Amino acid sequence: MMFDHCTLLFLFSSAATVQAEQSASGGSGGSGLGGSGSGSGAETPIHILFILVDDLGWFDVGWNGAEIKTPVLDQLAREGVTLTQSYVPSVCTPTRGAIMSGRYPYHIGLQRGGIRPTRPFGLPLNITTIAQRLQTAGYSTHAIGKWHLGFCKWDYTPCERGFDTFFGFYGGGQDHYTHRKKYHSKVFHGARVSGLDFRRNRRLVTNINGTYSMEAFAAEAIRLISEHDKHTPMYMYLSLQAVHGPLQAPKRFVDMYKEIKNKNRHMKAAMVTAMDEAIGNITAALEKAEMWNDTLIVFTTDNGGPVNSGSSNWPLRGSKATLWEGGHRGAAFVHGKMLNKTGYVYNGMIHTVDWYPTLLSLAGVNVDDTDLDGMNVWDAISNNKSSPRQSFVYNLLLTDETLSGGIRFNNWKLLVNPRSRRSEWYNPANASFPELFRKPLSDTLLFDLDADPTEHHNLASTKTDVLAMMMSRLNEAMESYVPDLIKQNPETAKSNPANFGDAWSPGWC
Ligand SMILES: *[C@@H]1O[C@H](CO)[C@@H](O)[C@H](O)[C@H]1NC(C)=O
Ligand SMILES: *[C@@H]1O[C@H](CO)[C@@H](O)[C@H](O)[C@H]1NC(C)=O
Ligand SMILES: *[C@@H]1O[C@H](CO)[C@@H](O)[C@H](O)[C@H]1NC(C)=O
Ligand SMILES: *[C@@H]1O[C@H](CO)[C@@H](O)[C@H](O)[C@H]1NC(C)=O
Ligand SMILES: *[C@@H]1O[C@H](CO)[C@@H](O)[C@H](O)[C@H]1NC(C)=O
Ligand SMILES: *[C@@H]1O[C@H](CO)[C@@H](O)[C@H](O)[C@H]1NC(C)=O
Ligand SMILES: CC(=O)N[C@H]1CO[C@H](CO)[C@@H](O)[C@@H]1O
Repeated sequence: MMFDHCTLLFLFSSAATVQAEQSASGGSGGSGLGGSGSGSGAETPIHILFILVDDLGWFDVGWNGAEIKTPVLDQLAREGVTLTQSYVPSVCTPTRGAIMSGRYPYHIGLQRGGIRPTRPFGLPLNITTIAQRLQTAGYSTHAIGKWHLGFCKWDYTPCERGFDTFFGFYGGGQDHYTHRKKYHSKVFHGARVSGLDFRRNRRLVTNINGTYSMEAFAAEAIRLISEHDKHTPMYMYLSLQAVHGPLQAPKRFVDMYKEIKNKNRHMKAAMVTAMDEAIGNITAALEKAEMWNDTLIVFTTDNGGPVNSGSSNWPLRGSKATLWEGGHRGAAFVHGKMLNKTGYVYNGMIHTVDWYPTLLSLAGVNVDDTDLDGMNVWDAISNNKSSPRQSFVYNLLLTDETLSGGIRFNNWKLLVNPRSRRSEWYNPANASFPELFRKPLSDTLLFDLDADPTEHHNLASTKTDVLAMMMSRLNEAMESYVPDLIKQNPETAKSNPANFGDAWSPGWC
């Protein structure tokens, strides 16, 4: 099994120099190997399976009423705690940054969106990730699937950020069967360059063409679980490629939905049901390995569903990459016998950044960072108590002096300068999704989400006292704004896979 481990592989790797430096500078070296030096003591460990699904909409799952079949997930949600106000950033990289750091994207420079494969940056290197902290505490830590937190140098990649093993891809999206990423950019003089993006630890995997990534990732999760010593705590970060575009799924799932006429919706449904089955396979492996009773599952989408590619967030407004509820209110649940109360719906407000302190406290790891945005919500979700969280930041983004963003305080939501694209309500029952037209919006919007969760009634001109209070909270939040890293890191042609033997690879920043 030696070759399967990040911290050992460098001995055999051609990039030995870089990785030897990494290892010498401390950080991740070796701590995952010894096993049970856990700060949480020698009693039964708590395993954590964090399932992050890509681009899964609010109305893409059975338990929210969708026409898409998710029997495995429905049952887990029903037996666990269904979260109805679990807020997530509205696109891929910011969410992953929030999970890894416990900080809002606008506090770590990730507020502008996804990291393109030509941008020379990643999750800032002074962030101690949740994986590093769990690894130090004696957890076996595994990252499977999509990374999307930077890869221009090895320091940004999963093996250097707290994971004992990695099996997956560095970028944001690619073909689910060939595992090749095509990217079109002006830095390539308008050409569409293409390269393989798939690795086991740091090594390229070249013999996986034709295997559907959902099946490959499930098989890897099952293998790791079956080989795991159940007395050592395990953290598995299962960051699925499903159900992100391109819309592809094995035929048997596509055949299940012949009645869905909209082509994108049809394929999305097939992908979601394939993902559901794969998760059933993984939970069966946990039972077989006798880890089930001690595993906490966190299941969450990374952002709202993209309505332009078959997702729906009905009845919520908007889409992925918008400030509306449809972009941020995520399909999510937790499941596990360590929850004190189960089989209920939790309506309290939580945010992605909360998993960091919550899971670390469950693992017995003390976090004393003073600049964390996350709050420990364990007692709240485990006992159906009111949430310690009363407010959060949807996002804050400055472009040429213009602020676009949103904040929440109790039932109030303030938006300034939201983008108008995909600002409607999209119901899959319509034969086709409506035109994604741009309707002019006002630049200041105020909603009472208790009375109006679907954001139909802008109260900015009537509730002027509330508007003033929210504006002052917005200004306060802006005081800690960190400049965004996309703006500071222009695209470069150096990442061209042609320079790296046909693969998207570290080594260009
Ligand atoms: C990381 O570095 C940035 C920029 O120097 C700094 O503002 C921030 O406070 C640092 N964060 C941590 C967690 O050390
Ligand atoms: C991957 O497999 C497909 C289908 O068999 C084939 O057309 C394609 O050339 C293969 N790609 C690579 C890079 O091997
Ligand atoms: C689930 O497991 C079954 C039985 O091993 C297998 O046939 C199927 O392909 C798996 N499904 C997925 C989506 O991985
Ligand atoms: C898991 O819990 C159930 C019910 O509490 C118990 O019957 C079963 O023996 C436990 N399994 C293991 C492997 O401890
Ligand atoms: C579990 O629930 C019981 C009954 O509601 C309560 O008395 C107890 O404090 C809870 N324990 C924990 C650890 O939250
Ligand atoms: C959870 O708490 C809410 C709000 O206090 C309450 O309405 C609901 O009945 C509780 N549910 C359970 C199962 O305790
Ligand atoms: C544009 C359009 O036709 N929207 C309709 C989609 O279906 C829902 C639910 O039946 C209607 O409320 C919308 O008006």
